[in-house]
Amino acid sequence: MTSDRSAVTILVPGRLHERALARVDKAFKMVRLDRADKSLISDGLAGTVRGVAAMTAIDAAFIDALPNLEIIASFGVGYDAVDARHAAAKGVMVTNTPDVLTEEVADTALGLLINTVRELARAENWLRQGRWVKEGPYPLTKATLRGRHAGIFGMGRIGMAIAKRLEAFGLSIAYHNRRRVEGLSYEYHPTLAGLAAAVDTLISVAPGTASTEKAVNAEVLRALGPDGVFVNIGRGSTVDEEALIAALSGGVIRAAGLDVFADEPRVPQALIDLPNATLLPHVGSASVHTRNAMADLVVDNLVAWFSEGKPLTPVPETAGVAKSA
Ligand code: NAP
Ligand code: 8YV
Repeated sequence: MTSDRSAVTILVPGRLHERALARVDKAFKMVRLDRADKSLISDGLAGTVRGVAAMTAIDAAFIDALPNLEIIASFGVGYDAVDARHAAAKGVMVTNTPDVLTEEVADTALGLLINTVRELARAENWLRQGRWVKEGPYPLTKATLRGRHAGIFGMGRIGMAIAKRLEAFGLSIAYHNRRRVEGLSYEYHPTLAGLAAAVDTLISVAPGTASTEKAVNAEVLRALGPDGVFVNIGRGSTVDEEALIAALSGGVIRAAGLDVFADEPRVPQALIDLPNATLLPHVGSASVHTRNAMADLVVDNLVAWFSEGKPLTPVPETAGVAKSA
């Protein structure tokens, strides 16, 4: 294993959390690139890079342009922007940052749900705009959390943490995954449409993959029904945004709370214009505390790989990738 880590070149394409940058720079030989674009990799650099630390998309062409690449340490638990299958095929390890953000994201999901149902941001604006004085109390909200039945699409680490919180709020809980979670007593639905039909509050925390692409579609939203509330804290790609806009404007569902979008940071104007959409700029994990923990895990994975030959949190696709001597 490499004993002199300061001789190991780690490439950082695009922006990265300041703490990760400082630690990579201290522990390794850090090289920065404007963006993860293979045309920016010079011949001189290509062969020297053994690791990548990134908060951006890493595609197959970028991986292929680095012949001695061993590991991609990705910032975030969702690694849909990294071509992990291609990395696995090339014997390149990919790591993500699970667990350290679970509770923060679950907190945000509950905040988003409550804001969506009880219109807290709108009520605050009412006060700030002087309307409480001029027009009286903010109108009663049509929706309530009381008596709601929640369905979780993606009952994984964050889904479980959301469910725990929903239980404390007195909501009933059901879920849909591809597989039933062993030993979990919540009602399981083998299809997403089946789950939507059984609940009135659908919370998506599923990863962005080919199998979840636009899974929340017109049929699912229709099944959720006219008192339906949809919350997305997972990935924008899991939703057919046009169908969602149509459902919100046509009264097919009551309201939606969204932290993630199909083409971030661009959010369709039609969504912004809808009064029954509560929109956040992808802030699920965005506290100093949690982003520091994510930054540390990015670097700890690199350190573990180059000192022990094993990363802390490999993604499933590359779990079998071994470090060559
Ligand atoms: P996780 O533990 O891997 O959970 C993902 C769950 O989704 C698993 O239970 C999995 O179960 C289910 N799933 C995957 N593909 C599915 C499919 N095609 N159909 C139905 N269920 C499917 O991941 P996590 O740590 O909870 O994170 C989940 C996602 O949240 C991340 O991938 C990321 O995209 C998103 N996220 C967003 C933010 C934010 O800031 N908004 C922050 C962190 C994470 P099965 O394998 O049994 O199907
Ligand atoms: C981050 C996230 O905002 O972890 C994830 O999957 O979506 C968020 O925690 C994102 O990864 C930062 O790039």
